[in-house]
Amino acid sequence: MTDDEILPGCPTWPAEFAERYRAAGYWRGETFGRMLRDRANAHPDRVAVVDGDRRTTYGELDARADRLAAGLRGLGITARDRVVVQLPNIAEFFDVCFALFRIGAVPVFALPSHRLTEIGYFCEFSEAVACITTDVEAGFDHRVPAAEVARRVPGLRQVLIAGDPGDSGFIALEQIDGEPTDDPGPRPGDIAFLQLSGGSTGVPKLIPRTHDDYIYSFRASNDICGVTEDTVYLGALPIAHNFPMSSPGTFGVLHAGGRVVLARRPSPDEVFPLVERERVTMVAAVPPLALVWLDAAAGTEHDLSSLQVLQVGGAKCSEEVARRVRPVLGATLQQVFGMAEGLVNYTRLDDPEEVVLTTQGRPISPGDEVLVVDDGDRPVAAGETGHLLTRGPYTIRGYYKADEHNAKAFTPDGFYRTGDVVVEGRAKDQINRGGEKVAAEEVENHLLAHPAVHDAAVVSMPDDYLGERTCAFVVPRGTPPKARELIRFVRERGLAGYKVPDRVEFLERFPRTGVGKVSKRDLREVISRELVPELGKDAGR
Ligand code: OOB
Repeated sequence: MTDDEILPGCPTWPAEFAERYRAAGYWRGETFGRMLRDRANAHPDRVAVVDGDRRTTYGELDARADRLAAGLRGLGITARDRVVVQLPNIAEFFDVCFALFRIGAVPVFALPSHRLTEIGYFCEFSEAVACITTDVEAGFDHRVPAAEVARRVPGLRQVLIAGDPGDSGFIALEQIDGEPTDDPGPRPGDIAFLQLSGGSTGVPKLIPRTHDDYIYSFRASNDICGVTEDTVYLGALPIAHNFPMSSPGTFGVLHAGGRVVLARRPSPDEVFPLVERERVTMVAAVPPLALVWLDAAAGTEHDLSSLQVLQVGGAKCSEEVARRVRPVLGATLQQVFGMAEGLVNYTRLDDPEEVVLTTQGRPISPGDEVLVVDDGDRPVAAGETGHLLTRGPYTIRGYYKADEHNAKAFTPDGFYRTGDVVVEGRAKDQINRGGEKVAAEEVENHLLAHPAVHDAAVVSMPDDYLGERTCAFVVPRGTPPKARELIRFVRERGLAGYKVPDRVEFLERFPRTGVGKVSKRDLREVISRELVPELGKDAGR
């Protein structure tokens, strides 16, 4: 199949690789449409999705996806049409996904935190024919930017609202309905959707994932993570993000015939009662969220004993935090190091404790090729730090419509340059302080050990003399301690002088990315915006 037969602008695997991945049994010719139909046929009455009081069975989800697909076709949405989908953690998310998958239309998964700039960009760049969003979520009226986008993007023919369209003039998703037809639907090699890169610079790039490659990633994840039809998975992170979607996430759990429970917000007051009521067995968090749960779990009255696995990923989980998981929650920690572009690593549930606490795991697939290279793309010696490159049966060969960027982000032989610095099984986040490398997480661990520190993030600040110095941002627990006191505390723990933070700043909370990771990029911006001019002033005196 050539690129253009799939979706123009989507680089894909060379034929020899596709053949290899099929022969190895990774790609089995599955599609999302078929996957749901099979589950529904096997056990129509089992509950697939729980959203508040609404419980949707596999049979109902399958039937709704069919009718919604027919209704959307009636609005003129056809195979390969892009549709920007921005929904919170509500049951309609799955109705919409599976309806679009059945048509072969291509959802572009935006996050609830995206605003006019991002939604406008996704619609424009993907030449979307429709946008599906919600009414008011977390105090924000999504119909307002949607109206603006509809004005700006001429090709955008429809805006659909899950919930109340109000006086926006848009159509309520609820009203979309039609008689199911016998459409053959997309092929396994077709693009199923466009996912967003977690990209730390600029607007996210769009990641084309096929039915075959994506389904493989969560089917294999299910095996590693012990997901079965008995799994009750809580979607607490925004479910359009790759981590809670497919590692193994909601899609993995639906593939296994398990149950997905949705939390509208990830706060303990919403999550803990749900865990208790639904007997949740598995949940995924980014590190800052895991930290909030751990703090709240210590004093909770809710019964969290059903929890078997807490997955932490998306950013480095500090060892201090990792160590608290079993004693506080009674659950097994699983570290997850993944990326929407593909490669996902897991610590295994039966790995030795030290491996679980101190590594970010190993790849899903024997077909994953992983290289750690120096600046000249030469493999580094074992145990050395380097850049992580990867290629494999569920890692893309290029971003959507991004030829120029792809030439830099992928090697000539198709390895994705992840932009991550690693040393065998461990992600690195380093500050180069005049040639002395400071591992951010090491310093963060020491800071986290202080009773008055809730969270800590160490980032580089530009420095004329050393190139970079370290700035520790700290979210205090209650009254902030003195910066001096923290510095003394870290020093007394026997840390080398160059690792002691050059500066300590207190924040009430950290800036976050759409999925809730601490945004170190924004923290560095705080430095250049607010702290560096101040430093410059000092230096000039
Ligand atoms: C996940 O996906 P993205 O696309 O939002 O972000 C990917 C990037 C990675 O390249 C890496 O820089 C960072 O996030 N990351 C981690 C990490 N997991 C992700 N850095 C250190 N330790 C980890 N455990 O974030 C994502 C996708 C699927 C599963 C899990 C996470």
